[in-house]
Amino acid sequence: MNAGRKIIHIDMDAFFAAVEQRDNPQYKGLPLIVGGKPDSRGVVATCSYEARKYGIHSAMPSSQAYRLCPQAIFIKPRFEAYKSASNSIRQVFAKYTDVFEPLSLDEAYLDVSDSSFNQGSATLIAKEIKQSIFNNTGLIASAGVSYNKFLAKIASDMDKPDGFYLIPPSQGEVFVANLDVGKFHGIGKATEKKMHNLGIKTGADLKKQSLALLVQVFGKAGQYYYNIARAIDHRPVNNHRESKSVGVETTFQQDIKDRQQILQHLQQLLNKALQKLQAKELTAQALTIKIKYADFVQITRGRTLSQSITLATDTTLIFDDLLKNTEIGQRKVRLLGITLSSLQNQTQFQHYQQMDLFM
Ligand code: TTP
Ligand code: MG
Repeated sequence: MNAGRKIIHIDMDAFFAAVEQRDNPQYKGLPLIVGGKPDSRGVVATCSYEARKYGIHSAMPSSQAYRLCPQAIFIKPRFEAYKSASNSIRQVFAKYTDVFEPLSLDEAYLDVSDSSFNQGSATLIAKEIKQSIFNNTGLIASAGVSYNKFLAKIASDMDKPDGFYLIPPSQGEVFVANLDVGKFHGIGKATEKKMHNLGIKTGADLKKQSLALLVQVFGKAGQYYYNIARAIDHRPVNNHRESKSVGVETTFQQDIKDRQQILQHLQQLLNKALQKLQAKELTAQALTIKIKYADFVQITRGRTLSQSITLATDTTLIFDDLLKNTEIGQRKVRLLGITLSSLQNQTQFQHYQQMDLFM
């Protein structure tokens, strides 16, 4: 089991806005909004803490932000600068552990269970990481420390900005019991509403529900909710280096030749690979197929797409293209495989999609 894990969640404060204030000191201490201009249909990507006092937050229409604070400074995002700051932050993580999982440009989980830094004290390691991030980038991070991902993530939000918060094993369950379900990571607005309709407002309310009911109402996620109500979360921190690609393949009992049949198998394999990705909260932008003919001669064909591949992607043209210079339909095949690569974290992907709104 995962007893005694030490997980740190790091999340940068007002990330894009902080980079802008660092690079343009004249904006320091002022309400600063990074995102769409007030007269555009764009949205706020983020804003400085000075702007948050006016009720402005991420994803709010810029026009509304302007009404709340007309004197705010609005600037367009500079993704290159954020990417570069993000790289520096990841270099700091890498000094402390091999096991860290970025969730977006400004956020990551670290598993420091086996770290020998600071006699293995996760608290001291987290504080040192904050300091080291500041020394290297001039930016401020908040840190949460606990014994699983769910709690560490909540903890990093508890004391923002420049936060540090520890949830020790003895306090995990009490902590969750008192928390509003809307604050739970993985419970979005729609689920929150559903829960409220069932009278579930806090972690304690959630804990009273049976697993059967939660699964009946929320499907597969029911088990996750059941566990987190008990502060149980066994999800490992996925080492970024391990998740370069996801592959599935199948060897047929009898070799097949029919093109249509082969296309069906490819689609099934793709669906399986996508489900695997989903479980890791990842998306993919590159697709490779592997074909082993009956005589064991093997070929691969790959393609990178302009958008992430999902279950909704129309694969007809993609597969047609990939099979173009092959002997599919003419030669017997004994094995087919699909590999998805160019992986991105889903959260990061969603952020980028939102950014597109004002690009
Ligand atoms: P967050 O960590 O959610 O927000 P933040 O770092 O700006 O502020 P804090 O953590 O202190 O509350 O997101 C990180 C960056 O991702 C943020 O600076 C801008 C971008 N982002 C968007 O573009 N759209 C969004 O809806 C959100 C939430 C973030
Ligand atoms: Mg942040």
